[in-house]
Amino acid sequence: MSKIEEVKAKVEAGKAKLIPGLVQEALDEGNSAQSILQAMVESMGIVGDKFSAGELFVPEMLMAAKAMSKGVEILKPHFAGQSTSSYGTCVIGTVAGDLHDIGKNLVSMMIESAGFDIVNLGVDVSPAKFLEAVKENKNVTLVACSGLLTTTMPAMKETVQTLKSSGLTGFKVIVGGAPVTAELAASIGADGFAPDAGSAAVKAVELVKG
Ligand code: B1M
Repeated sequence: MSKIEEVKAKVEAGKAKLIPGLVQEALDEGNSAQSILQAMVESMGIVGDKFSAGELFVPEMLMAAKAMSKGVEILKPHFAGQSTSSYGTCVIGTVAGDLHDIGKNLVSMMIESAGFDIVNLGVDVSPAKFLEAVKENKNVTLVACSGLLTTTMPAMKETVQTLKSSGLTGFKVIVGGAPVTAELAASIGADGFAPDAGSAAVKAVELVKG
């Protein structure tokens, strides 16, 4: 089994303690950070499929998520600081009612490496909290909302509408997450949508540059 395959298997099995060492060994073997990340994302896909099939349950999903987060911590320096531009501050969070944060944290990492300062509000963020963060932080040029549950799409809509009807200006809103499509993003009034973390960073710069 290659190191990457081992990382993939151990993330799926939720072996959080083993992951930092394995990810480091995979890097040392010459595997790119991108390919290791991709392997871990695939593990989460498998975990999701097994959850849907009733083959594993919430605790196992949580352990896999913890394992992946440990791996992302090791990879983070390999994605950081690729840009010398400054595009202002991005306020990012997972919308109200939603506790999924791995995708949001990957998006945050990529947007930061594209040249934004990040204010990460975490998970289960109410529309009012997003708005407060725009008011309280300097030079907010972007608000990024993540959502993984179909049941929290109304919260995403409410967040976008709260921001857009606030009278505040100078920032764009980007949305994303597995159930979000370009059509949904447009229909709720977001300025932009991206399907994954890499394209979120590209879209973020595009939106802010105007
Ligand atoms: Co949950 N969960 N979960 N879960 N979970 C999903 C999302 C699900 C698809 C699993 C399934 O049924 N197959 C399903 C949602 C079904 C639906 O709504 N259609 C689901 C469910 C049902 C639930 C619960 C309701 C289960 C229950 O309690 N019965 C519950 C809800 C809790 C809540 O939020 N209120 C729940 C709980 C959990 C855990 C807490 C156990 C854990 C999350 C832990 C954590 O995040 N710290 C968890 C996990 C791990 C998953 C799966 C297995 C993996 C999610 C993940 O991290 N993926 C997931 C199944 C799956 O995704 N296939 C599942 C890897 C990550 C890199 O991908 O987050 O999609 P993702 O992010 C991508 C893109 O979506 C995009 O870029 C990212 C990277 O490229 N993206 C953006 C994300 N945000 C973006 C923002 C952008 C742009 C792009 O712009 C701003």
